[in-house]
Amino acid sequence: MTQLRVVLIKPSKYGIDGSVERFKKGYLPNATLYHIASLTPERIGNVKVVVHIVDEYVWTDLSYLQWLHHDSNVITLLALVGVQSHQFHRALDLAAYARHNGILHCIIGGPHPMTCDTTSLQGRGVSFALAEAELIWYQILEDALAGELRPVYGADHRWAEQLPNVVINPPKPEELARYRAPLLGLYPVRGCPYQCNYCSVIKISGRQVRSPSIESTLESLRRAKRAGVKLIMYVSDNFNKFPEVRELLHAMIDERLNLQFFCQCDTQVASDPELIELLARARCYEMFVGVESFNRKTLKEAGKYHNHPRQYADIIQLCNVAGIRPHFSNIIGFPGDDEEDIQHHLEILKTVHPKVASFFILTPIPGTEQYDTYRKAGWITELNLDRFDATCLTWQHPHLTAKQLEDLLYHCYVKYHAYVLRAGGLSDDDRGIALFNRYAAASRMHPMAGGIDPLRLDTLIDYAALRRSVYDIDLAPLPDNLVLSGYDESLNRRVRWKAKFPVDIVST
Ligand code: B12
Ligand code: SF4
Repeated sequence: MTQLRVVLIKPSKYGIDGSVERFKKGYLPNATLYHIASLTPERIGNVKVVVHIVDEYVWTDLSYLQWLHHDSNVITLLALVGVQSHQFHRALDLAAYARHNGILHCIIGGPHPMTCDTTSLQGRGVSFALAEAELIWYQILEDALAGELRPVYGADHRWAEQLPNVVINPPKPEELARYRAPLLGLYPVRGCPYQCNYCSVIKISGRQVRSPSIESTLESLRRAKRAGVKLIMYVSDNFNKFPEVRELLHAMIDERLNLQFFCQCDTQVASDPELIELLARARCYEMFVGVESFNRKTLKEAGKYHNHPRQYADIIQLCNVAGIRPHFSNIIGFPGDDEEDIQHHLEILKTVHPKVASFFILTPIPGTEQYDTYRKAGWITELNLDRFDATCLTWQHPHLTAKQLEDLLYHCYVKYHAYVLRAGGLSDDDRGIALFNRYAAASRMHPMAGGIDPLRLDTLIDYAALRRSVYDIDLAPLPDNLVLSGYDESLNRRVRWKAKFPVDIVST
């Protein structure tokens, strides 16, 4: 046997009508695919390793399924990567399809299996990765070559204490062409010191802020530039909490990399005007900020103590002056919200006036503290994981029905971006984004769903029998949260942020 064929698939999800969600043009390339491809060696011993990369959201035909059929000339490993809760069924089905067609090595990794108990689905020929790829990927590759995967990898050690200096190989031009813009997602820092109870980032990446070297990120940027990438998305959650952020930005400026980038910051960036100015000089074009609510009581109940609504307008002003497009992310449907509160939120948002706004329905995402609380209280009404994508109501809301909340979600998008367009003062790009948000939401498609121009190729019905035969289920049971190992708990306890960021997390 001379070749190991590694098929990396970012699975899509099943839509309300059962079809696999696909788009003719994608929103942005998936960072996990290129990250894991870059962790894969070209050879293991004298065996050549060939990697195929598939983002199901933008694959406009089913030709990639050919790689999920037995081929006696190669050993195939199918890895479903970056699997979120709403993509879990699709990942299970692709693995079942591959097993059925003679592929012996299939593994599912990413947010869902890292944070949720998958015990009832284990031992059926499909393996689960419960840890960061940096810790277990090489072992998985070696085991595939040796002939057998273990049922589970990484059970006692979710996070790498020190991240290796991985350099990311960018997408090929034909891959970039599947998306609206030639963009690459990079993860120069991970982990978040906060403890918002609805968020799974702290379960996936931990509370300890960790990063590879600045030089490895710079080398990823250089390679991206050479490959024709024009935009970078730093997918890290709180870029402003990255202790070396200034070093990275200065290096980007000094090297004249001239790559525009998008980043996510927490609201405390409001107190750091100098960082916002530096971000702009390094060519940051958009800053995404999770403001979530204007109601301080709601924020405190969500564990988001560090958000102070009185600071929101400062962020907009600082970004506007610096020439960075401010993008506010909002959650609607907190337990205390009724329709009037959501309309009121929209009105305040207009006065603050970020150039872009995203809206999500509060979703107790499996693996989070909030999910555990709601589940124990018996509030979760939705039994299908496909619906846990922040566009549907999945629990018994005290004041709003599913229909009301879903109507309000699209109403907020349409009304807000119509307002932004009317208010004017927009660049061509700002205008394009506002038009897209308004148009997508008016067609009742969430603008963050993954792309534009939906396409229908296959549906759940094509896979239901396989799911039943491999896993003996129609729907995966709602999982318990996966408990952290003692080792991971100890890593969490070592959070360094208090020393570096002297902000009282329980201040009002
Ligand atoms: C970028 C991002 C997006 C982008 C995605 C763009 C794209 N094309 O990829 C956009 C903005 C579109 C987006 C949208 C949504 N997202 Co999002 N997103 C993220 C974010 C910030 C980063 C993900 C990322 O790229 N990470 C970088 C890669 C390298 O890391 P990774 O995927 O975690 O992979 C590592 C490990 O998980 C593991 N691993 C992963 N796969 C595998 C496979 C194997 C075999 C192995 C061994 C290991 C392994 O190893 C990797 C390296 O360490 C995360 C937050 C976070 N920090 O995780 C949320 C996150 C993934 N999103 C989330 C959610 C809920 C959504 C939305 C549903 C709604 C929302 N609130 O935003 C939509 C759904 C869109 C859709 N169609 O799926 C949740 C998922 C929770 C869950 N358990 O399902 C997260 C965790 C955020 C949160 N607040 O909880 N998102
Ligand atoms: S600040 Fe953001 S990443 Fe951190 S816990 Fe809260 S929502 Fe999650």
